[in-house]
Amino acid sequence: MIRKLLIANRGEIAVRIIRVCREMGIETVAVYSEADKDSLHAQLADEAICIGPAPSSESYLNMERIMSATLVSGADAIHPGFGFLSENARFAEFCEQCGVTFVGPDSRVIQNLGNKQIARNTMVAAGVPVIPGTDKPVMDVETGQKEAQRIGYPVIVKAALGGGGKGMRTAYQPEEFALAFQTAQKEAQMAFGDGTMYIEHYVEHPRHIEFQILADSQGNVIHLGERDCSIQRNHQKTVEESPSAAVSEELRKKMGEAAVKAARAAHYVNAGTIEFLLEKNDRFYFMEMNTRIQVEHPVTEWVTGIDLVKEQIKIASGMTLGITQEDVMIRGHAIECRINAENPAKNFRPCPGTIRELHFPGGQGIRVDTDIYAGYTIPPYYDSMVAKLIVHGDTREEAIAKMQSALGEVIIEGIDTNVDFQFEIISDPKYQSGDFDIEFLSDFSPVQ
Ligand code: MV4
Repeated sequence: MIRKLLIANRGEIAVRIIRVCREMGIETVAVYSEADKDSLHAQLADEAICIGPAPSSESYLNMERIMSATLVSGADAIHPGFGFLSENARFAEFCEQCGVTFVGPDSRVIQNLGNKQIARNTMVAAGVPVIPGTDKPVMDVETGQKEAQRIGYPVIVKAALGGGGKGMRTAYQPEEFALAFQTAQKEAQMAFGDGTMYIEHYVEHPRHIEFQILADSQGNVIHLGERDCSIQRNHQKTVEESPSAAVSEELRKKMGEAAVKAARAAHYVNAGTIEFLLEKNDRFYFMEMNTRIQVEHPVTEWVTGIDLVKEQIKIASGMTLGITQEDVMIRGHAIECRINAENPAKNFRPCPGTIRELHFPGGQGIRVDTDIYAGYTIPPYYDSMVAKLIVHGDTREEAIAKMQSALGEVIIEGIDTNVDFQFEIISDPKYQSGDFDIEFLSDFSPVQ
């Protein structure tokens, strides 16, 4: 059993984790940087420990400081949230060595899924559909060029240790290959200290569909349906929803079975997400598996009625899943809009500062996950997301109408936000029709 949990994170996700711990009777320890002394997560936890200066590298990314706080406070588990150390295999291993429960999968599982080439090969062996591509690391242009020819253009060069869009370049013709490969490899070397690359056929205009899974340590694996995360800009998701307008009951069953197969093949335990690309002809391909709780988890919680963070903690405590696949029902439709402190008119430039006035909507079918309050000063050191607005309706149309009403009610004075930009997106006829793909925001220009 977990009696005391340290949250190795900040912001709304730290608050989200503290709240469920309180409900479960688990004591909480917050860690915070010098820039976060007035933060809500530090105030809400039973204990709060300052772990260092503002830069993440000296606080939320510093494993030794976080482990010291854990041992000093007597916490028996760490929840890493998302970002920061959440998918760091070395940190999970450090927890294992210190006898602290890491709320997430085994360090070796994180390591194997973090290497996208290994993950790809695992899925091929398990019979999960993957995009045609290379099965061995590609280190140089010449080898890559031959492989690209075999795979067929257009191709995409990806870093083995990449993910989320870093160290990735496309080539539409052989003439473009050398430059694409070299640029991607250089970027990978810089970002991950490793220039191991792999190549795939480039799928044009797909949707990004991800499946939530839950796996316990007794070998039970279930899926909780999909999230459509096609509305994104520079690999930053902005609107997410569940279910997807593009996924029929029949396709959900097929993709869900593939997701469960993928989790089993990876020997996965805890909550995880399988990312797929989905083509218009309903063909789908495994892309990567994320081993953390995701920002967009509330849309899945709302259509399934399952508290994902609670399940994560129960699984980490060794408990058996209390739900079978047959128990999982998808009810209604949920949409999430991420609210960022940024200025869309100035190339989405982050806009930290002091919140002068604040009002969030409420009522039936509206949820706000946030850590900001009136008078709070958003520090400039971290991610610009300050709130998530999540709505639930019986139908997609009702959820969209509710989101329009909810966004219209938001008041955040003192900083710039993307609230109006989000309103334009969900009011767009193309978005409302449900007929969009990952390029949606590339050609999107809001009417001013
Ligand atoms: C792709 C792809 C098309 N074809 N792979 C983007 C992040 C990383 N998870 C992989 N990504 C992509 N891989 C092949 N073979 C297109 C993307 C992609 C993308 C995927 C999901 C959501 C948004 C995206 C934006 C640009 C590119």
